[in-house]
Amino acid sequence: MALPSLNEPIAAIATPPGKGAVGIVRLSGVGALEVAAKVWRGKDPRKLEGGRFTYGTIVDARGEVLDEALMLVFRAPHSYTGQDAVELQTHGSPAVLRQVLQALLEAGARLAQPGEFTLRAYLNGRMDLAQAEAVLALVESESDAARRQALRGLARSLSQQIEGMAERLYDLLAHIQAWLDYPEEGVEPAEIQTTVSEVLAEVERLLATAPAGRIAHKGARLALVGAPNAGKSSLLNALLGYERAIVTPIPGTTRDYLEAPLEIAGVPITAVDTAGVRQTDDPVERSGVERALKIAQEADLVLYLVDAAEPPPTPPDLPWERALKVATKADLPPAWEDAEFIRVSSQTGFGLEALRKAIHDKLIGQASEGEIWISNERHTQALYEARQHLLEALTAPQDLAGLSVQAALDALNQILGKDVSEEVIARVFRNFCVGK
Ligand SMILES: Nc1nc2c(ncn2[C@@H]2O[C@H](COP(=O)(O)OP(=O)(O)OP(=O)(O)O)[C@@H](O)[C@H]2O)c(=O)[nH]1
Ligand SMILES: [Mg+2]
Repeated sequence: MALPSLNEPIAAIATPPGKGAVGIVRLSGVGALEVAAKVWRGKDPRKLEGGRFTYGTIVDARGEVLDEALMLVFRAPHSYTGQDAVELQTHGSPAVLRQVLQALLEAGARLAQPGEFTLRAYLNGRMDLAQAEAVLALVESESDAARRQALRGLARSLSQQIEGMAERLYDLLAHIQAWLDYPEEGVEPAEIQTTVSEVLAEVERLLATAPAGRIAHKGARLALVGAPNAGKSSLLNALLGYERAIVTPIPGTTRDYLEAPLEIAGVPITAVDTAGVRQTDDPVERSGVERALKIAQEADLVLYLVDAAEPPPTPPDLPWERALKVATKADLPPAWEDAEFIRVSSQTGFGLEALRKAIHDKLIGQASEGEIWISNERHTQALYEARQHLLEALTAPQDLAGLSVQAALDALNQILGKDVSEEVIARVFRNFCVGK
């Protein structure tokens, strides 16, 4: 798969489709300022210094005025792409933006492909591949946790950690090579073991954050499951803070499942209220129960609710390693007690904070807010690969350990985008929107 040419001027609408107060059209490449000058009535952009802006009028090839606009000029290499670049801020009308883009294309620019501005930034060395992916993650971030993590990636926190590990492996390789050349100089076998084990521990630490990273980025599904009348719908409403689900004293109120979005400690969650699980001959209720159990199996986390004021039912088959046990109706006199259960009352709000915290901890695990979370599938794969080769290096005969160390190093460098194939690069940028 060939990457597009790097220099010709490209243009795209950078703001989302639809009406807005302001719309932005971007232009970048060698000759971008010449293209901009052709559609501009006002101060000549070629005479503007980088980082300056000017007001003027955008015209098409026939001289028709398209809009009044603000033009921002960036000069290579001090721009996002590293090239001469222009941003036109127009009124945010789809008709205006379309015409302005058309005028730029007629003036010599080519329509940008998805992510092509960021691709140029990467190819021009303005950012590494992990940073480019962080740009995408930031644009896509829908929760605070995802935003924070993406910003860390953009600030090269992950890149620096990977570089640190890579550097240690480079040093080790140099020592192994010296030993192969001059066996009497000798690498201490202990040095291989120590360095590889330490880097391995760091790789495993990063991999352990992958579930948290995935959930921060994509969100989690939380299933509320339990017997009829356990208080599932009431708890859903209490967590949401509004009456989303119907609550009645009649067992079997919820027949189908229902979903509602909520956020717990910055993590986006889809809560799913389900039908009460019991043996039943009613075909409608029975499909509801089947659905409930299926939803529980597919959820990232299950809340298993049991009414604390009644004798407990036989628990259904649930993925217990992904479940929290919740005793409901804590405001009533208890019929049983069990320290494994988190006690809550949807009526008084008792225990809800503790429940939220338990949900957060269970989903995010031991990954702490302050560290880097791996949320990108490509990074996860590369780390698994590095881990595999480091494990090999630990057990390989000393003269072969270098090969495994080299392979681990290559896997880590993939994350930064060093020596990656065009195929990989194309795949990364395919997910971007046009104009980014
Ligand atoms: N005292 C008290 N009653 C509660 C509490 N939570 C729920 N209830 C009552 O328990 C009954 C059942 O509540 P629901 O939330 O409908 O229970 P459910 O698990 O959704 O029941 P199904 O939809 O039938 O499976 C209702 O009468 C609620 O008012 C609570 O915290 N305290
Ligand atoms: Mg219900």
